[in-house]
Amino acid sequence: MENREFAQLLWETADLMEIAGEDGFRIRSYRNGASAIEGLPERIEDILKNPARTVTEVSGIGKGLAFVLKEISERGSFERRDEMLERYPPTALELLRIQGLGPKSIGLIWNHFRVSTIDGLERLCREHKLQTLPRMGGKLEEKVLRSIAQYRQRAGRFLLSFAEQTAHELTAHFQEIAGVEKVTAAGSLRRGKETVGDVDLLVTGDGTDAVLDAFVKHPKVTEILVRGENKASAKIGLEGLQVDVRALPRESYGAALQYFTGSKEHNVTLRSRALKLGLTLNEYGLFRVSDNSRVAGETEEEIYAALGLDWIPPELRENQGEIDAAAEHRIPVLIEASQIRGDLHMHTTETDGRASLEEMAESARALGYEYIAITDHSKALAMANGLDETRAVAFAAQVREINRREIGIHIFSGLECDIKRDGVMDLAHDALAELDFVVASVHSHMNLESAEMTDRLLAALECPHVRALGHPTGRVLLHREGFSFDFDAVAKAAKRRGVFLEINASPERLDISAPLIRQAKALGLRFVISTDAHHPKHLLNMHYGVSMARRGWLSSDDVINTSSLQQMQQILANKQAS
Ligand code: DGT
Ligand code: CA
Ligand code: CA
Ligand code: ZN
Repeated sequence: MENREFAQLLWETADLMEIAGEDGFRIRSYRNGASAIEGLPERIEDILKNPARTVTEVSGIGKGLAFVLKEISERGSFERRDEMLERYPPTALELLRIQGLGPKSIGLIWNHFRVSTIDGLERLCREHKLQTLPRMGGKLEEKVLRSIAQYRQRAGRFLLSFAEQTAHELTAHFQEIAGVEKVTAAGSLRRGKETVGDVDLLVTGDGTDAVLDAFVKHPKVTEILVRGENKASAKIGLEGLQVDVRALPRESYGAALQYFTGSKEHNVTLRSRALKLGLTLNEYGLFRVSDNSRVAGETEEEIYAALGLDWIPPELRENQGEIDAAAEHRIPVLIEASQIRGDLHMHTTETDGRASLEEMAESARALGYEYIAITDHSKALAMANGLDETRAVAFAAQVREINRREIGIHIFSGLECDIKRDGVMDLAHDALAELDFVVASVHSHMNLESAEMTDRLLAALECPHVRALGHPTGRVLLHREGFSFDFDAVAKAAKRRGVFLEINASPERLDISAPLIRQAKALGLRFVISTDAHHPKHLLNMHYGVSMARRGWLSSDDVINTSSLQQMQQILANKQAS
């Protein structure tokens, strides 16, 4: 059993207990345990099997949880979970993903109506029965209906990081098979989209039949959907991510890669361009309509070239003007992950991170970075033990001292300072003035009306010490839409104040999205791509943020953390140098 699966059972049970209105202590211990297990480099199963060890070695796992883990490993569930599943059907968990409904409300709805499904909930709202319950009204019914619609749109999609990991595992497996030449991811994964519906893998070479066999027999496959001559589809893992594998002949590999990379909208526009040139484009190649002769197909480059276009990076293929740009040689040189020289948003054990400043710095140094900013939370996040003014000032002094020791990477003293409900910064200005890099972020009161949220952000941007706006929309992919505010007004104010917009590279956020990046770039803003790491391994998430930046048409010049240390010191010394 994988750590992820252990953690999932704990998360799930904690959620059900919350729906049941049970007390918080045990719920918290399950959740702490689950997140400790997810962050563990070792397999829980291996520790359990080793008689010389015990899982209580892992911080966050106590005796009670140790019993639970043992039981899970033996029979795939545990007593508390079974109890909860007797009281509430597992579909109740799905309701937690509907915004606007907390666990208490879900428990109440179950107790009154025995409703625990999305369809049932939708009916209650349409028939105005929800408002018969205490503290629920017509406004809530409307909100829930909207959330259900949003939920249905995202249901069945997966985080880019999860899809990428699955694709990597399968690709490595296939590449060991004799005769396999190329294995390439296509589809939305290749375009770097923040969520992925299914994974599309293309293989070529003499060994492709063996690949399709190996695929459907892969231990992680839970359901085989298709096993044809040139294609197999199957669902992988508990989560049921679908993977399509297609075997292709060499001579049409480029055409197939182009076709299956999409997007559909990009392909439609490309095909109509081809037709105007007397050509027809499909997954087998580019052909002349008049005599069916083949013009191109082996590589993508030759296809785009034959259509009079520069090659278009997959991230831009969304039919958002990229085809005209390619015809006019206006495709920008996009930023690449290798150009990133530092990471300016991360947490340590001072607040809710899992590693010390030294460990974070050493990991960043090992990645080849020239600098990082440590940006722990401010005191409004009391649960994370956020820094108050005294600690923030002491931290700035500590960082100056560390930099004097020349540890092979420069540290900027930073802070992720909460923007309070009224737009006031959580720490006093004279404390913020001591720090090199203040990121301002919203972590609370996210349901404000748009106008109020806009004013709140505008007020925060007036603070002279704010250098970046952290995870600007607050979205959590597949869970929570970003809060509503006037992005244009906020971006303009940020530009005027010399504040950088963060592109948060955490795979659950990827905030902001490509359309907003383009909108902000058009206003002349600059960006910082940051991992928001809470663990050294999260530093590796940088490339997801770079994918967002590429989807937003950014070049290295648009992103401040492609600067050298010296340039960065100048940028930070000079507040208005945006
Ligand atoms: P996803 O999986 O929902 O995240 O998005 P995609 O873009 O990966 O979509 P998918 O897996 O359905 O198909 C992969 C690519 O194959 C898609 O981007 C374009 C191409 N494709 C698939 N079906 C069609 C089709 O019916 N018409 C056209 N023009 N292209 C298609
Ligand atoms: Ca796909
Ligand atoms: Ca597909
Ligand atoms: Zn944050």
